[in-house]
Amino acid sequence: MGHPTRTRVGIVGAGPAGLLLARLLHLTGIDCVILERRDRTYVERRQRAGILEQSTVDALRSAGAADRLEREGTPHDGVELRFARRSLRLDFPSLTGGRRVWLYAQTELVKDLIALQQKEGPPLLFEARALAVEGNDGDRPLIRYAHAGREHTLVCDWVVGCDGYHGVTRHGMPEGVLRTYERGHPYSWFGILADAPPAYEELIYAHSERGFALASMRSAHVSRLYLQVPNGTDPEQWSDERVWNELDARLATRGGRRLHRGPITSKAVLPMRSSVTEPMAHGRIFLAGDAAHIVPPTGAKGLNLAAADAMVLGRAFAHLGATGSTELLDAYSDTCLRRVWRAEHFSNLMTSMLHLSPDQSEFDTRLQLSQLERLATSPHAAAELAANYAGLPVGGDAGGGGA
Ligand code: RFL
Ligand code: PHB
Repeated sequence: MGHPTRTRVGIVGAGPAGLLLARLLHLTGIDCVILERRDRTYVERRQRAGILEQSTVDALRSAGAADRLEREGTPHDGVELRFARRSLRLDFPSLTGGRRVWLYAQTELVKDLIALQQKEGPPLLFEARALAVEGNDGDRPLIRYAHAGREHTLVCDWVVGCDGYHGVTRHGMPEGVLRTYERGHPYSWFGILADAPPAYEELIYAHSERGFALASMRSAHVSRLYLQVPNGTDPEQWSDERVWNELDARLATRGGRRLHRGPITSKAVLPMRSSVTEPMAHGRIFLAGDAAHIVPPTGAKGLNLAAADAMVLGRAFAHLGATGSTELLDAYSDTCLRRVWRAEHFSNLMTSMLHLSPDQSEFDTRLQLSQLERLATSPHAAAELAANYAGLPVGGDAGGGGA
């Protein structure tokens, strides 16, 4: 492919936000170009999320990108919470009026969107690193990028930064225009992939006196598991046996089954962050996905927020194309931020309910157990958690949090 120099919408980043937005624009006939700094293999192999909300699945379906998801993805009607060696199952359809989530790895979703893009367009340049987004106060913003050892310029009508937390788009905004609200967390997640059949059918979120653990999966033969660990933990210090023993100890219930063990094929430590940048737009430049907000992974919301931003923006550009009105583009930031703050609140609540902080007192632990006990005894409390986890329709009352 030659080097594109002019487009309607310039998209920085081919993660879920950039890829889905490009697909939606392509379907409405809006010209766009995606620039991605990594190569295709790297983007397709990056291990990340696993849970899709119904509204994310619906969006992929309407974008013609859900064929494999519907064949190979698995609907999940609930999750299990473990605490005090007990087990509590939350049943989403009965608690939310019919909503459920889907297990389908982000890697697979990204592969599906890239395969469609390669077949039908729009143009996507791998190993094309955006160096700067300039002209953000005028009506012709441009992206300077490096590709194949040379620098190029892409002149756009609009730019969308889908370039993640460390991306250049947000960092290039003029001083004083944006404000970022942030919170660090005093622990990280140690994530593993193992060639071992999951010993459970649904996800298990466990509170224990040894710290949090999460049992998830990628297929009938591959388990995905996480342990809370101190920040700065070196995964090489953890032998496979130590990992399995710790997972078993944290996930244990009275008379419960142990995990199936198998070769661990990947080990990584992931620090956690909560962050929101407001507004999510300035002039003709928009931020979407992790470029605008980060949630701790305990609520399984990051990928779903990225997809929701892409949907809102896709509709706003379609509206512009059909009517010439920027009304929906102007409302983009406010529309998204309601959902974003709801997800931040929920993700922080799940995190603080289930993790042990380094200065945790016995009093703090009692409060966590009381909150978990409340979920077991109050249908209202359980319904509130289920509604947030299963997610709300995009375009619905994103701020309300109701089912
Ligand atoms: P991404 O996926 O980070 O994509 C950004 C892309 O931008 C590229 N890029 C650039 N390209 C060109 N020029 C530059 N200067 C560039 N700078 C960056 C990058 O190479 C990259 O390809 O952001 P996006 O699209 O906003 O998607 C966000 C999601 O990836 C993220 O929120 C989720 O993975 C978070 N997350 C989860 N979310 C869920 O909804 N459910 C989950 O179960 C869930 N589990 C997780 C997670 C994130 C995790 N990690 C690793 C942080 C589990 C984990 C372990
Ligand atoms: C995953 O399967 O990777 C996963 C699932 C749920 C989470 C986080 C990660 O909350």
